[in-house]
Amino acid sequence: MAQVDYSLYLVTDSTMIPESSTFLKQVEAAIENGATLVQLREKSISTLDFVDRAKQVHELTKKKGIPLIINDRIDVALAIDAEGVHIGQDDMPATLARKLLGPNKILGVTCSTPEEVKVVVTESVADYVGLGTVYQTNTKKDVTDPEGTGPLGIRKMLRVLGDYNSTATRQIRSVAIGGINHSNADKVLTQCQVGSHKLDGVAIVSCIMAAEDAAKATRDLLHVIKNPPAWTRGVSHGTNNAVLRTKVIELAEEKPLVHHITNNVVKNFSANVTLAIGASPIMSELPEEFEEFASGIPNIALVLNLGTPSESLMKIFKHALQVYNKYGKHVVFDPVACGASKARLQCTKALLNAGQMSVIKGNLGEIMAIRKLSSTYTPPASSSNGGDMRGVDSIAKLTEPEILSLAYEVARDFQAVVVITGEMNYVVDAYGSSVRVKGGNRLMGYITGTGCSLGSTIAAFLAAKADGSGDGDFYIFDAVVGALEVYNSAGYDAAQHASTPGSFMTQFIDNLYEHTSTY
Ligand code: 3NM
Ligand code: MG
Repeated sequence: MAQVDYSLYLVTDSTMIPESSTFLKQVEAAIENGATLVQLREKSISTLDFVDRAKQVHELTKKKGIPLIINDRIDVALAIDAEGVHIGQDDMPATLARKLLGPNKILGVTCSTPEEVKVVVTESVADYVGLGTVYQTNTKKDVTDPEGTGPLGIRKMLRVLGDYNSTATRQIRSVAIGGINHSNADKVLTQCQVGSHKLDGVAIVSCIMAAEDAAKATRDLLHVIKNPPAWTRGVSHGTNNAVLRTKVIELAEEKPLVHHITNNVVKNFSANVTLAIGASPIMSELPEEFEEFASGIPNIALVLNLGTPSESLMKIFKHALQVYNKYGKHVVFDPVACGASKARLQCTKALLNAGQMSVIKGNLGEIMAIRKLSSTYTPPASSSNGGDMRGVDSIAKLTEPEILSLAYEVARDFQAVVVITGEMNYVVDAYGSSVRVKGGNRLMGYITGTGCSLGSTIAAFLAAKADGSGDGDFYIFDAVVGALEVYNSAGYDAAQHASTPGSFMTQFIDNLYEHTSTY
């Protein structure tokens, strides 16, 4: 069989067809509009009807030259000479299925855990694996993980597959399945990459089968799959990124306000950074005016920075958090040095319990400390022994997959977008979406406030659309990535002109100004 195109894999379901259409019309619309492969999946149908339907669908796929895969029923596949079979973990063992099918038919196997993938690669008789469940789905009730594994779970399975494929002569391909639609297909494809090993496609049921306009649904999906947004291609110091440009325009148009309740060391620097990027800082610790700000100013966000905590400041933090939550305005939490002492961790816990953060931004040690709040987290063996913090600096070390899992768990537990800063920055949301943004330059570590003022920049990007038109997790994620891009590219560029901290600092502020005004 020629190289199979798995990129848009339609899996049928005859129980969700809209009133206005029929099963065959839906399938035909998908085939005619870009589905690259079809699986006929019927769970309650007589053998007679199954064979009949299989023949009809096969006519459509043959016309378009794409393979037809039959779910479970090897007899039906052989009877109509379909191109392949897809089996689940409870079906005929793959090795037996291969025997029955012969060497040339396509054989696919569903896997929900890395262990199941290990079996598939050991047996080495399958052509592809269907990895799921990515996101929560209503289509299949008996899935292993009803919540969905998110891209992180898929990555774990892909790692096993990648290890195998890197030495195997016969490659096993992969698609992800479960809850995939227009809004997440690109994320799934770009985030489920382990090294150079990627998914070959996405498998879709309801997003096409239940669509009022299945043709359009298929075309739209294909468009998303073929045109991943700029940020998902791995964010660097690119200054010509479309998403970023939109963010910067929003910033310039909205002139947002960033309310800081921050530490005494960085107030001046954070205010200057906020001004440089085109936003306005307010440094208020007067609770009586919080309500007026949060309710009266549309484009405002709050930065809560734990850098110099005190009992009185804790009361102010909590009050501000609750007021900003009440008006649905974004809050960026910077848990400075929260792992450095029990008392600080206690303050962090109290604040996380007191309200909802949109973004939690910290270095690795800080985010590891927060992770310990919500579970009996034991740091992976690769991290440093003992504490993760020296003063405000992180001394923890983790591998990239460990960092991503950690960030995801914190994002999930606190329903916030989590940013882990460092030489590489990671942005991860509660659904497992993640983006890496390269750090600016090591000289940023010589200037106090560069971490804290990233919080100001994130808040400014969030506040640019804080009037409600930019709600939703995806918006937050996007805004955070935009902020990190601008901030780090300014740092990177500054280091091209300055090699010592003092001149770097002025150059950095200049670049922030230029990066946000020259688009
Ligand atoms: N297998 P939708 S999830 C057929 O996790 C199937 O193995 C799954 O449907 C798995 O695209 C699933 O409508 C249904 O979410 C996916
Ligand atoms: Mg099955």
